[in-house]
Amino acid sequence: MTDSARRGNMAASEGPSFWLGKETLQVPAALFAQNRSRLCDRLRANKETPKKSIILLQGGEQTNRYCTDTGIIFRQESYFHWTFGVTEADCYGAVEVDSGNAILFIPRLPESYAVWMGKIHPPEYFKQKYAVNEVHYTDELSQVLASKNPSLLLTLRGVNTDSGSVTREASFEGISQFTVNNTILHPEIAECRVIKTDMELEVLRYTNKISSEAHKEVMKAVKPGMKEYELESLFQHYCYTRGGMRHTSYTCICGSGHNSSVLHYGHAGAPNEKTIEDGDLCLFDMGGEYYCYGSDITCTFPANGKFTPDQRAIYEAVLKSSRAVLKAVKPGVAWPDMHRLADRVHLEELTKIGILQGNIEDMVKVHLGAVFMPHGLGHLLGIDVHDVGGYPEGVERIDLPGLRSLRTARVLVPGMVLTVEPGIYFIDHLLDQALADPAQACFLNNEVLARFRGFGGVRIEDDIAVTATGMELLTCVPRTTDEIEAFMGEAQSSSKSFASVSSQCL
Ligand SMILES: [Mn+2]
Repeated sequence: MTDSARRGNMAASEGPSFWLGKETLQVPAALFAQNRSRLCDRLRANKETPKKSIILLQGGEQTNRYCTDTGIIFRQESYFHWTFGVTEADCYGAVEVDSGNAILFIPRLPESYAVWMGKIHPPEYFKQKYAVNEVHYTDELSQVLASKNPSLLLTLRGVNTDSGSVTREASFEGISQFTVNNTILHPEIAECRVIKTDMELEVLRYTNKISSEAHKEVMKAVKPGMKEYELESLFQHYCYTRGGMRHTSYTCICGSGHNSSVLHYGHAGAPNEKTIEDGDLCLFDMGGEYYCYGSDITCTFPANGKFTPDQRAIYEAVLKSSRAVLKAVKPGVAWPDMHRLADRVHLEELTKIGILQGNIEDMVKVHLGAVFMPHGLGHLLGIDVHDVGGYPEGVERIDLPGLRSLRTARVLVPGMVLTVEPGIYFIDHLLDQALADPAQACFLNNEVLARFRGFGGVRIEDDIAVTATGMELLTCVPRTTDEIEAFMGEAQSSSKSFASVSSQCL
């Protein structure tokens, strides 16, 4: 089937959409129209919003490497993407709250653009492409907005509760002639982003599908002797070539052996550069991003395809907590309780293994779970991998070990998308700290524990959508130890893996 035929056949293809052809997902521009309409509904219901208010957002700006003229691949600012779905840099966007009228402002490009960057499209092109009501140039902002005679410009100012950073509020020459409010918009739009629409869920299903497949390709290809970055590269290649995903949602974490306990391994100071050894566990946390919608998946598996008894025991302990949480998730459940549930299962299982000894209730009282899982159980996921809205007004961070790392403490409602990512890690710093604290040390069997020094860690991370009665699992990868061993065994005896096909092409 040709691309255009496929496009014509898709049910969602009425009207403009984002599409990269072939098997990639077609995302209707209607997704953003619905987002805007939901936002306007919320704002109109807010007593603080007067009639004739206009939302004004500033899109992301094109940047270069330091002082050079080398451009950095542009990725749209997340609030702007949620509202307009515009992929180009240096735009502004406005929405009239009463009518929902959407106005896009595009930069007036210099003639040289046509020489170096390609055709300069007229405003009408963008009006069609993004299905907005009006398109003007950014140098007309002041004049166009003034012609609407707004009572209030609603700009975006608020703190991202994960980073602590403040959003960049829209500003332009001439803004001083308007009455501006920068407090109403942020909590309302963040709240809209927390609850995904069906169209958004469809995109997140797609990012999960492609990223799950990419993880499976990595599991098929991995062999002792490879560098961690080779698997990072394979994941990215699969996501891009099959899924049209130019970006990942975050820096790939490809820890093997002791690196699997370094929670955010893979950064520039530790760039997935270790050689994978026979006997290593691999903890690979990677997610592809399509049209700014993300995914966040972790697979842990033995590099040689066979779990050792200790690896199997720790893996199955984590799998048990993961499945307990997936079973318990439903609307009305408080997320910190899911974290506590995972901790409790870990403590029970670590006791069975012999690393811990004593009464589980007493271990819970001294927060022993956080020694093995210092991070939160999971977080909201969407356009940002740590998606916004985790701590709205009235939801407080719980200042206790482990729980304080949670990126949300909310009660679950349908339409939320979250990661479930329990883990057990053997981090020397935390183990030594626990051993030095008599309240915790009494539960640790140091002889057994010694065997697990340098073990690394296990994390199992799936993405879920909360439904009316429970949850929908978006991630689809081999999960039990038997499934993993069978999958990796089969892959190594078959020549049909994507990796081997690719290398044959070279
Ligand atoms: Mn995550």
